[in-house]
Amino acid sequence: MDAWPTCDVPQLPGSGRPLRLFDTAQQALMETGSGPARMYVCGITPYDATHLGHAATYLAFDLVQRVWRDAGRTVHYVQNVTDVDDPLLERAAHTGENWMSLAEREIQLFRDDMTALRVLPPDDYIGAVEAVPEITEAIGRLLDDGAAYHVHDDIYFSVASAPGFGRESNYDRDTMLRLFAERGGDPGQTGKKDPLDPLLWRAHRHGEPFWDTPLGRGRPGWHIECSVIALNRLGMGFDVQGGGSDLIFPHHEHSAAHAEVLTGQAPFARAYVHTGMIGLDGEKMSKSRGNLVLVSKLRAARIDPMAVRLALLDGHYRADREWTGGRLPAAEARLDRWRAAVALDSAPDARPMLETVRERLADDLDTHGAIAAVDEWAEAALASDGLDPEAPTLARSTVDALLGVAL
Ligand code: 5CA
Ligand code: ZN
Repeated sequence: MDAWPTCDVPQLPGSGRPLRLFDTAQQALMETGSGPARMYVCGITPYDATHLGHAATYLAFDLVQRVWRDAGRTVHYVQNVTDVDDPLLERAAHTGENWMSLAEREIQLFRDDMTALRVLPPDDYIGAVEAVPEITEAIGRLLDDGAAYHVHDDIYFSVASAPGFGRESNYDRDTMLRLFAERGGDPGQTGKKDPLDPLLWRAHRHGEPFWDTPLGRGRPGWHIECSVIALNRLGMGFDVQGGGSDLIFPHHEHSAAHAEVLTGQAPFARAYVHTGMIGLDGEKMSKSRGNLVLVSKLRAARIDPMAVRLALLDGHYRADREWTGGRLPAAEARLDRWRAAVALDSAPDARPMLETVRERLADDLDTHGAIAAVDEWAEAALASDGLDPEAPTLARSTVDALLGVAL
Protein backbone atom coordinates (compact mmCIF):
# COMPACT_ATOMS: atom_id res chain seq x y z
CA MET A 1 0.00 0.00 0.00
CA ASP A 2 1.07 3.61 -0.30
CA ALA A 3 3.05 5.08 2.57
CA TRP A 4 3.04 8.85 3.01
CA PRO A 5 4.96 11.67 1.28
CA THR A 6 8.60 12.05 2.10
CA CYS A 7 10.29 15.29 3.09
CA ASP A 8 13.64 16.65 2.01
CA VAL A 9 16.62 15.92 4.22
CA PRO A 10 19.31 18.59 3.85
CA GLN A 11 22.83 17.36 3.19
CA LEU A 12 25.16 18.42 6.00
CA PRO A 13 28.85 19.24 5.61
CA GLY A 14 31.31 16.52 6.61
CA SER A 15 30.03 13.13 7.61
CA GLY A 16 28.03 11.70 10.48
CA ARG A 17 29.18 9.01 12.88
CA PRO A 18 28.45 5.30 13.13
CA LEU A 19 25.35 4.72 15.22
CA ARG A 20 25.40 2.67 18.41
CA LEU A 21 22.08 1.32 19.66
CA PHE A 22 21.03 -0.82 22.60
CA ASP A 23 20.22 -4.36 21.48
CA THR A 24 17.64 -6.18 23.60
CA ALA A 25 19.00 -9.62 22.63
CA GLN A 26 22.56 -8.91 23.77
CA GLN A 27 21.50 -6.43 26.45
CA ALA A 28 24.32 -4.18 25.31
CA LEU A 29 25.11 -1.21 23.13
CA MET A 30 26.29 -2.27 19.71
CA GLU A 31 27.52 -0.68 16.49
CA THR A 32 24.86 -0.80 13.80
CA GLY A 33 27.34 -1.55 11.03
CA SER A 34 28.24 0.23 7.81
CA GLY A 35 27.18 0.10 4.17
CA PRO A 36 23.56 -0.15 3.05
CA ALA A 37 21.28 -0.31 6.09
CA ARG A 38 18.14 -2.42 6.43
CA MET A 39 15.44 -1.75 9.02
CA TYR A 40 12.04 -3.22 9.82
CA VAL A 41 9.75 -1.40 12.25
CA CYS A 42 6.45 -2.90 13.34
CA GLY A 43 3.56 -0.77 12.15
CA ILE A 44 0.18 0.03 13.60
CA THR A 45 -2.92 -2.06 14.08
CA PRO A 46 -5.33 0.47 12.58
CA TYR A 47 -8.34 0.31 14.87
CA ASP A 48 -7.87 3.68 16.53
CA ALA A 49 -6.04 6.93 15.91
CA THR A 50 -2.31 7.51 16.41
CA HIS A 51 -1.53 8.46 20.00
CA LEU A 52 1.63 10.02 21.37
CA GLY A 53 3.02 6.60 22.30
CA HIS A 54 2.95 5.45 18.69
CA ALA A 55 4.35 8.79 17.58
CA ALA A 56 7.27 8.56 20.02
CA THR A 57 8.14 5.09 18.77
CA TYR A 58 8.09 6.03 15.08
CA LEU A 59 10.07 9.20 15.84
CA ALA A 60 12.83 7.15 17.47
CA PHE A 61 13.25 5.01 14.36
CA ASP A 62 13.00 8.11 12.19
CA LEU A 63 16.11 9.35 13.95
CA VAL A 64 17.84 6.01 13.34
CA GLN A 65 17.25 6.54 9.62
CA ARG A 66 18.40 10.18 9.77
CA VAL A 67 21.63 9.32 11.60
CA TRP A 68 22.38 6.50 9.17
CA ARG A 69 21.80 8.74 6.17
CA ASP A 70 24.01 11.45 7.65
CA ALA A 71 26.75 8.80 7.95
CA GLY A 72 26.40 8.19 4.20
CA ARG A 73 24.40 4.96 4.43
CA THR A 74 21.48 4.19 2.15
CA VAL A 75 18.50 2.85 4.06
CA HIS A 76 15.96 0.22 3.08
CA TYR A 77 13.10 0.69 5.52
CA VAL A 78 10.11 -1.66 5.71
CA GLN A 79 7.01 -1.25 7.87
CA ASN A 80 3.85 -3.33 8.07
CA VAL A 81 0.23 -2.55 8.86
CA THR A 82 -1.64 -5.21 10.84
CA ASP A 83 -4.79 -4.59 8.84
CA VAL A 84 -6.50 -7.83 9.83
CA ASP A 85 -6.26 -9.06 13.44
CA ASP A 86 -8.40 -9.65 16.51
CA PRO A 87 -8.32 -6.12 18.02
CA LEU A 88 -9.35 -4.54 14.71
CA LEU A 89 -12.15 -7.07 14.14
CA GLU A 90 -13.35 -6.73 17.73
CA ARG A 91 -13.51 -2.93 17.45
CA ALA A 92 -15.37 -3.14 14.14
CA ALA A 93 -17.84 -5.66 15.57
CA HIS A 94 -18.36 -3.43 18.62
CA THR A 95 -19.14 -0.29 16.64
CA GLY A 96 -20.89 -2.07 13.76
CA GLU A 97 -18.47 -0.61 11.23
CA ASN A 98 -17.04 -2.60 8.33
CA TRP A 99 -13.52 -3.69 9.44
CA MET A 100 -11.97 -2.69 6.12
CA SER A 101 -13.33 0.83 6.15
CA LEU A 102 -12.26 1.22 9.79
CA ALA A 103 -8.73 0.13 8.86
CA GLU A 104 -8.62 2.33 5.79
CA ARG A 105 -9.70 5.41 7.73
CA GLU A 106 -7.24 4.89 10.56
CA ILE A 107 -4.37 4.14 8.18
CA GLN A 108 -5.06 7.42 6.37
CA LEU A 109 -5.13 9.29 9.68
CA PHE A 110 -1.80 7.68 10.60
CA ARG A 111 -0.31 8.74 7.26
CA ASP A 112 -1.47 12.32 7.87
CA ASP A 113 -0.05 12.28 11.41
CA MET A 114 3.31 10.91 10.24
CA THR A 115 3.45 13.51 7.46
CA ALA A 116 2.71 16.34 9.89
CA LEU A 117 5.40 15.07 12.28
CA ARG A 118 7.87 14.86 9.39
CA VAL A 119 8.55 11.17 9.88
CA LEU A 120 10.36 9.79 6.83
CA PRO A 121 8.18 7.10 5.19
CA PRO A 122 9.18 3.45 4.77
CA ASP A 123 10.24 2.33 1.30
CA ASP A 124 7.87 -0.63 1.56
CA TYR A 125 4.60 -0.17 3.45
CA ILE A 126 2.90 -3.55 3.49
CA GLY A 127 -0.46 -4.62 4.86
CA ALA A 128 -1.08 -8.11 6.24
CA VAL A 129 -4.00 -8.40 3.81
CA GLU A 130 -1.84 -7.82 0.76
CA ALA A 131 0.79 -10.21 2.16
CA VAL A 132 -1.61 -13.16 2.62
CA PRO A 133 -0.19 -15.13 -0.36
CA GLU A 134 3.42 -14.87 0.82
CA ILE A 135 2.41 -15.64 4.42
CA THR A 136 0.49 -18.78 3.44
CA GLU A 137 3.42 -19.92 1.30
CA ALA A 138 5.73 -19.61 4.33
CA ILE A 139 3.30 -21.43 6.63
CA GLY A 140 3.10 -24.22 4.04
CA ARG A 141 6.88 -24.59 4.22
CA LEU A 142 6.84 -24.67 8.03
CA LEU A 143 4.25 -27.47 7.84
CA ASP A 144 6.36 -29.38 5.32
CA ASP A 145 9.40 -29.03 7.57
CA GLY A 146 7.54 -30.32 10.62
CA ALA A 147 7.92 -26.96 12.41
CA ALA A 148 4.17 -26.32 12.30
CA TYR A 149 1.18 -28.53 13.08
CA HIS A 150 -2.60 -28.52 13.02
CA VAL A 151 -4.88 -28.17 15.99
CA HIS A 152 -8.16 -28.97 14.26
CA ASP A 153 -8.04 -26.59 11.28
CA ASP A 154 -5.84 -23.97 12.97
CA ILE A 155 -2.08 -24.10 12.47
CA TYR A 156 0.49 -23.55 15.23
CA PHE A 157 4.24 -23.06 15.23
CA SER A 158 6.29 -25.41 17.37
CA VAL A 159 8.74 -23.41 19.46
CA ALA A 160 10.66 -26.66 20.03
CA SER A 161 11.70 -26.49 16.37
CA ALA A 162 13.49 -23.14 16.92
CA PRO A 163 16.89 -23.53 18.60
CA GLY A 164 17.20 -19.77 19.05
CA PHE A 165 13.85 -19.34 20.80
CA GLY A 166 14.35 -17.12 23.86
CA ARG A 167 17.49 -15.36 22.65
CA GLU A 168 15.74 -12.16 21.67
CA SER A 169 13.91 -11.42 24.93
CA ASN A 170 16.11 -13.40 27.36
CA TYR A 171 12.97 -13.94 29.44
CA ASP A 172 12.51 -17.01 31.63
CA ARG A 173 9.65 -19.38 30.92
CA ASP A 174 7.33 -18.01 33.62
CA THR A 175 7.71 -14.48 32.27
CA MET A 176 7.11 -15.74 28.75
CA LEU A 177 3.95 -17.55 29.80
CA ARG A 178 2.63 -14.48 31.60
CA LEU A 179 3.35 -12.09 28.72
CA PHE A 180 2.05 -14.52 26.12
CA ALA A 181 -1.30 -14.63 27.93
CA GLU A 182 -1.38 -10.84 28.33
CA ARG A 183 -0.43 -9.99 24.75
CA GLY A 184 -2.69 -11.91 22.44
CA GLY A 185 -1.35 -15.47 22.96
CA ASP A 186 -3.39 -18.52 23.96
CA PRO A 187 -1.30 -20.58 26.42
CA GLY A 188 -4.39 -22.41 27.64
CA GLN A 189 -5.46 -23.67 24.22
CA THR A 190 -5.77 -27.46 24.30
CA GLY A 191 -4.08 -29.65 21.73
CA LYS A 192 -0.88 -27.60 21.48
CA LYS A 193 2.53 -29.22 21.88
CA ASP A 194 3.77 -26.35 24.07
CA PRO A 195 1.62 -23.62 25.71
CA LEU A 196 3.98 -21.04 24.15
CA ASP A 197 3.36 -22.24 20.58
CA PRO A 198 1.83 -19.31 18.67
CA LEU A 199 -0.95 -19.33 16.11
CA LEU A 200 0.23 -19.14 12.51
CA TRP A 201 -3.11 -19.56 10.78
CA ARG A 202 -6.61 -19.16 12.14
CA ALA A 203 -9.18 -21.28 10.33
CA HIS A 204 -12.33 -19.50 9.29
CA ARG A 205 -14.89 -18.83 12.06
CA HIS A 206 -18.40 -17.66 11.34
CA GLY A 207 -18.55 -13.89 10.82
CA GLU A 208 -14.77 -13.46 10.47
CA PRO A 209 -12.98 -12.45 7.28
CA PHE A 210 -11.15 -15.24 5.48
CA TRP A 211 -9.07 -16.01 2.44
CA ASP A 212 -9.29 -19.15 0.32
CA THR A 213 -5.73 -20.45 0.27
CA PRO A 214 -3.82 -23.71 -0.13
CA LEU A 215 -3.96 -23.92 3.69
CA GLY A 216 -7.74 -23.77 3.60
CA ARG A 217 -10.03 -20.91 4.55
CA GLY A 218 -8.75 -18.58 7.22
CA ARG A 219 -6.52 -15.67 8.09
CA PRO A 220 -2.90 -15.26 9.21
CA GLY A 221 -1.63 -15.01 12.78
CA TRP A 222 0.26 -11.95 13.94
CA HIS A 223 3.94 -12.90 14.35
CA ILE A 224 4.24 -14.70 11.01
CA GLU A 225 3.00 -11.52 9.33
CA CYS A 226 6.02 -9.45 10.37
CA SER A 227 8.40 -12.33 9.96
CA VAL A 228 7.48 -12.90 6.31
CA ILE A 229 7.03 -9.25 5.32
CA ALA A 230 10.51 -8.46 6.68
CA LEU A 231 12.21 -11.59 5.38
CA ASN A 232 10.90 -11.28 1.83
CA ARG A 233 12.06 -7.68 1.51
CA LEU A 234 15.15 -7.42 3.66
CA GLY A 235 16.48 -10.97 3.93
CA MET A 236 18.08 -12.36 7.07
CA GLY A 237 20.53 -10.48 9.26
CA PHE A 238 19.09 -7.03 8.67
CA ASP A 239 20.34 -4.24 10.90
CA VAL A 240 17.42 -3.28 13.13
CA GLN A 241 14.09 -4.80 14.08
CA GLY A 242 12.22 -2.05 15.90
CA GLY A 243 9.14 -1.46 17.97
CA GLY A 244 7.93 -0.59 21.44
CA SER A 245 9.03 -2.61 24.48
CA ASP A 246 5.60 -4.26 24.56
CA LEU A 247 6.71 -6.14 21.42
CA ILE A 248 9.82 -7.72 22.98
CA PHE A 249 7.77 -10.78 23.86
CA PRO A 250 5.99 -12.59 22.34
CA HIS A 251 5.96 -10.69 19.06
CA HIS A 252 9.62 -10.19 18.23
CA GLU A 253 10.68 -13.48 19.78
CA HIS A 254 8.23 -15.44 17.67
CA SER A 255 8.85 -13.41 14.49
CA ALA A 256 12.56 -14.15 14.79
CA ALA A 257 11.94 -17.83 15.54
CA HIS A 258 9.71 -18.22 12.48
CA ALA A 259 12.27 -16.62 10.16
CA GLU A 260 15.19 -18.54 11.62
CA VAL A 261 13.39 -21.86 11.12
CA LEU A 262 12.22 -20.86 7.62
CA THR A 263 15.75 -20.08 6.47
CA GLY A 264 17.92 -22.25 8.70
CA GLN A 265 19.94 -19.10 9.37
CA ALA A 266 20.35 -16.71 12.29
CA PRO A 267 19.97 -14.01 13.35
CA PHE A 268 16.79 -12.57 11.91
CA ALA A 269 17.91 -9.08 12.93
CA ARG A 270 21.34 -8.00 14.12
CA ALA A 271 19.80 -5.68 16.71
CA TYR A 272 16.38 -5.67 18.36
CA VAL A 273 15.70 -2.11 19.38
CA HIS A 274 12.85 -1.21 21.69
CA THR A 275 11.34 2.08 22.75
CA GLY A 276 9.95 2.78 26.20
CA MET A 277 6.25 3.24 26.80
CA ILE A 278 4.67 6.67 26.92
CA GLY A 279 2.26 6.85 29.82
CA LEU A 280 -0.53 9.12 30.94
CA ASP A 281 -1.75 9.28 34.53
CA GLY A 282 0.59 6.47 35.56
CA GLU A 283 -0.56 3.97 32.93
CA LYS A 284 0.79 2.97 29.52
CA MET A 285 -1.03 5.01 26.89
CA SER A 286 -3.03 2.45 24.95
CA LYS A 287 -6.01 2.12 22.72
CA SER A 288 -7.48 -0.56 24.93
CA ARG A 289 -7.16 1.59 28.09
CA GLY A 290 -8.50 4.62 26.28
CA ASN A 291 -6.12 7.08 28.02
CA LEU A 292 -4.97 8.63 24.80
CA VAL A 293 -3.55 11.91 23.63
CA LEU A 294 -4.07 11.79 19.88
CA VAL A 295 -1.72 13.42 17.40
CA SER A 296 -4.71 14.29 15.20
CA LYS A 297 -6.46 16.05 18.12
CA LEU A 298 -3.36 18.16 18.75
CA ARG A 299 -3.20 18.98 15.05
CA ALA A 300 -6.87 19.94 15.04
CA ALA A 301 -6.17 22.23 18.01
CA ARG A 302 -3.56 23.95 15.83
CA ILE A 303 -0.63 22.82 17.96
CA ASP A 304 2.54 23.05 15.88
CA PRO A 305 3.53 19.45 15.01
CA MET A 306 7.16 20.51 15.37
CA ALA A 307 6.48 21.29 19.04
CA VAL A 308 4.93 17.82 19.45
CA ARG A 309 8.00 16.33 17.81
CA LEU A 310 10.39 18.27 20.03
CA ALA A 311 8.41 17.47 23.16
CA LEU A 312 8.59 13.73 22.43
CA LEU A 313 12.28 13.83 21.51
CA ASP A 314 13.25 15.57 24.74
CA GLY A 315 13.36 12.25 26.61
CA HIS A 316 15.40 9.14 25.96
CA TYR A 317 13.67 6.76 23.58
CA ARG A 318 14.29 3.72 25.80
CA ALA A 319 12.84 5.27 28.96
CA ASP A 320 9.23 4.76 29.93
CA ARG A 321 8.03 8.30 30.34
CA GLU A 322 4.94 10.27 31.28
CA TRP A 323 3.26 12.75 28.98
CA THR A 324 2.46 15.75 31.12
CA GLY A 325 0.71 19.00 30.34
CA GLY A 326 3.91 21.02 30.75
CA ARG A 327 5.78 19.31 27.94
CA LEU A 328 4.09 21.09 25.06
CA PRO A 329 4.46 24.68 26.31
CA ALA A 330 8.14 23.99 27.07
CA ALA A 331 8.66 22.63 23.55
CA GLU A 332 6.80 25.59 22.02
CA ALA A 333 9.01 28.03 23.90
CA ARG A 334 12.15 26.16 22.76
CA LEU A 335 10.91 26.18 19.16
CA ASP A 336 10.38 29.96 19.36
CA ARG A 337 13.95 30.46 20.63
CA TRP A 338 15.43 28.25 17.94
CA ARG A 339 13.38 29.98 15.23
CA ALA A 340 14.47 33.41 16.45
CA ALA A 341 18.11 32.28 16.41
CA VAL A 342 18.06 30.87 12.86
CA ALA A 343 16.32 34.02 11.64
CA LEU A 344 19.37 36.14 12.56
CA ASP A 345 21.69 37.41 9.81
CA SER A 346 24.71 36.00 11.55
CA ALA A 347 25.46 34.01 14.66
CA PRO A 348 28.27 32.12 16.41
CA ASP A 349 29.82 29.30 14.37
CA ALA A 350 27.33 26.40 14.24
CA ARG A 351 29.86 23.70 13.24
CA PRO A 352 30.74 22.69 16.82
CA MET A 353 26.99 22.38 17.53
CA LEU A 354 26.56 20.13 14.47
CA GLU A 355 29.38 17.88 15.68
CA THR A 356 27.90 17.66 19.18
CA VAL A 357 24.46 16.81 17.82
CA ARG A 358 26.06 14.11 15.66
CA GLU A 359 28.03 12.76 18.57
CA ARG A 360 25.06 12.71 20.97
CA LEU A 361 22.67 11.03 18.50
CA ALA A 362 25.24 8.40 17.49
CA ASP A 363 25.40 7.43 21.18
CA ASP A 364 22.14 5.43 21.37
CA LEU A 365 20.08 8.46 20.26
CA ASP A 366 20.81 10.80 23.13
CA THR A 367 18.21 13.30 21.94
CA HIS A 368 18.24 15.17 25.23
CA GLY A 369 21.97 15.87 24.78
CA ALA A 370 21.47 16.83 21.13
CA ILE A 371 18.69 19.27 22.04
CA ALA A 372 20.85 20.77 24.80
CA ALA A 373 23.57 21.47 22.21
CA VAL A 374 21.10 23.33 19.99
CA ASP A 375 19.79 25.23 23.03
CA GLU A 376 23.29 26.34 23.90
CA TRP A 377 23.99 27.55 20.38
CA ALA A 378 20.62 29.35 20.16
CA GLU A 379 21.19 31.11 23.48
CA ALA A 380 24.64 32.25 22.42
CA ALA A 381 23.23 33.40 19.07
CA LEU A 382 20.46 35.43 20.66
CA ALA A 383 22.89 36.98 23.14
CA SER A 384 25.71 37.83 20.70
CA ASP A 385 26.16 40.32 17.89
CA GLY A 386 26.80 37.50 15.44
CA LEU A 387 30.01 36.52 13.77
CA ASP A 388 29.31 33.96 11.09
CA PRO A 389 26.74 34.71 8.36
CA GLU A 390 26.60 31.00 7.43
CA ALA A 391 25.75 29.86 10.95
CA PRO A 392 21.97 30.39 10.99
CA THR A 393 21.55 28.34 7.80
CA LEU A 394 23.79 25.55 9.05
CA ALA A 395 21.92 25.45 12.36
CA ARG A 396 18.61 25.26 10.54
CA SER A 397 19.86 22.42 8.32
CA THR A 398 21.30 20.53 11.30
CA VAL A 399 18.04 20.64 13.22
CA ASP A 400 16.11 19.70 10.07
CA ALA A 401 18.32 16.82 8.89
CA LEU A 402 19.14 15.22 12.22
CA LEU A 403 16.22 16.01 14.51
CA GLY A 404 13.62 16.31 11.73
CA VAL A 405 12.40 19.64 13.10
CA ALA A 406 11.63 22.27 10.48
CA LEU A 407 12.35 25.74 11.84
N1 5CA B 1 0.65 -3.93 14.64
C1 5CA B 1 1.41 -4.27 15.81
C2 5CA B 1 2.86 -4.45 15.51
S1 5CA B 1 3.13 -5.55 14.19
C3 5CA B 1 1.22 -3.23 16.91
O1 5CA B 1 1.80 -3.42 17.96
N2 5CA B 1 0.43 -2.20 16.62
S2 5CA B 1 0.09 -1.03 17.67
O2 5CA B 1 -0.75 -0.11 16.93
O3 5CA B 1 -0.47 -1.58 18.86
O4 5CA B 1 1.42 -0.33 18.05
C4 5CA B 1 2.22 0.30 17.07
C5 5CA B 1 3.60 0.62 17.66
O5 5CA B 1 3.46 1.58 18.72
C6 5CA B 1 4.30 -0.60 18.30
O6 5CA B 1 5.69 -0.53 18.03
C7 5CA B 1 4.05 -0.42 19.77
O7 5CA B 1 5.07 -1.03 20.54
C8 5CA B 1 4.10 1.10 19.90
N3 5CA B 1 3.34 1.60 21.07
C9 5CA B 1 2.08 1.29 21.43
N4 5CA B 1 1.75 1.94 22.57
C10 5CA B 1 2.83 2.68 22.93
C11 5CA B 1 3.11 3.58 24.01
N5 5CA B 1 2.22 3.87 24.96
N6 5CA B 1 4.33 4.17 24.05
C12 5CA B 1 5.27 3.91 23.08
N7 5CA B 1 5.05 3.07 22.04
C13 5CA B 1 3.85 2.47 21.96
ZN1 ZN C 1 5.15 -6.57 14.02
